[in-house]
Amino acid sequence: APKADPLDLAGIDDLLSPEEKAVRAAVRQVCDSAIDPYVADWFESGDLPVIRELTKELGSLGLLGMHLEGYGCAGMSAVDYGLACLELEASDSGIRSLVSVQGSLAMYAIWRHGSEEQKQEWLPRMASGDAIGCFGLTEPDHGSDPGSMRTRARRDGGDWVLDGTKLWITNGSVAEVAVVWAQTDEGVRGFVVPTATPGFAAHTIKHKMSLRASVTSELVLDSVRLPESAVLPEVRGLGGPLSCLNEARYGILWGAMGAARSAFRSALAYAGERSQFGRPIGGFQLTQAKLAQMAVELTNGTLLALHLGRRKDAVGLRPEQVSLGKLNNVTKALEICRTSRTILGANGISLEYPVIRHMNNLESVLTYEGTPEMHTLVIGQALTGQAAFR
Ligand code: TGC
Ligand code: FAD
Repeated sequence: APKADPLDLAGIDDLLSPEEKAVRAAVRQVCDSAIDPYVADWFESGDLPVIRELTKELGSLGLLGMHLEGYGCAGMSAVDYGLACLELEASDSGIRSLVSVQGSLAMYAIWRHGSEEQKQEWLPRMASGDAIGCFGLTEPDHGSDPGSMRTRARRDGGDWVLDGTKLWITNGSVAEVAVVWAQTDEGVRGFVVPTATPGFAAHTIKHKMSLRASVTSELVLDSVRLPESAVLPEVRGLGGPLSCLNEARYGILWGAMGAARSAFRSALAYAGERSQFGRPIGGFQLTQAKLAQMAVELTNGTLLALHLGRRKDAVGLRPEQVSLGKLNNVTKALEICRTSRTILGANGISLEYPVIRHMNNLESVLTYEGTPEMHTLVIGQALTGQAAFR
């Protein structure tokens, strides 16, 4: 049998078509040239200064809303989209977040639930990266339980008026458009809010120790008046935002394996180069046990991602299947990063290596898009028929 790539010991690559490998290579190329040389600096400065240029570059490659059909979107498969997320997150979770929020949350909400007019107005500009979108569901007092949200939209004549606060919103202060979910007399509804609308304000959140190469914001809606045409017409209830979360969580379950691969690659190289007690640390059984365990989890998580991707393309996914992937892959990716960090010793805490950056980023990825506890309860409900959320 041929010798395997240490980063793909099981030979999962053989399960990909030449076209899928080409998509992956194209994404890797842009990551190598436009992201990897700079991302540690962005992380260190806690900023993404090139967000507009980068978003346009990602758009020109067809990576924004890449799994959506029409309106300037690339119409690629779920597996293609997953492979792109993996490569982007191998560079940095913050960059994959930019793409997730744009394509799977903001664009998907409009694509799936929007009017023809909303789609024509926003999707082509968002696909090209000329307009950045954000997705406001979480509030200061309602994270895991978005159904209790306090942001409210009331009808006033022919208009809607929105009041409330959203917190932890990726891309909030750089977005041209915000998809905002609000409580109404008809249940939760979604609104397409141009961020230049009077009464809308966004403030960047500082002092994050995670996802630093990503803009995270508070949105304040103070009597934001919108025409009737701003409401997403096709959906009422919490199922609206949750349908978008399924899409983003799917991308994350692939992406996390990218962060893990990057950390593992660093640890494997370091184990070969670093000597203590007169031999490479990779020669010690304790180091080998760590490397072997990481290779097993990287293989398992990547196989699970590919399986869920093939299934999504063939028949679609149930929410609990997405939860299974998000829970397992992000948890295991974080473990891989932490173990890799130990192999690098003191260098493991330095931004000279990507490991602690990925590790810290994954703390956000673990919490956003449903905490491990929420996904455990979703799986528990699917297994038992009993909802244990409240
Ligand atoms: P529950 O009563 O179970 O459901 C309410 C309605 O929604 C339907 N539903 C779903 N529909 C589509 N997809 C899903 N995954 C769905 N889950 C439930 C359900 O059938 C019901 O429909 P109907 O017609 O009967 O009304 O709702 P609940 O209030 O008990 O909550 C369930 C729970 C806890 C699982 C849910 O609220 C949840 O997932 N909480 C976590 C919140 C979360 O993940 N927030 C993420 C915010 S966005 C973000 O983090 C972006 S990060 C940036 C990046 O991605 O990079
Ligand atoms: P809480 O819900 O307060 O949870 C705190 C703890 O209590 C968690 O461990 C949780 O699992 C546990 N817990 C809660 N309920 C239960 C229960 N029933 N049983 C057991 N344990 C429970 N949101 C958006 O809408 N849009 C975005 O773009 C976005 N981007 C984000 C970017 C970053 C960097 C971060 C960190 C978050 C972002 N979020 C975004 C918010 C994210 O989705 C929420 O942080 C997440 O849903 C958890 O909500 P919370 O932080 O309020 O925690």
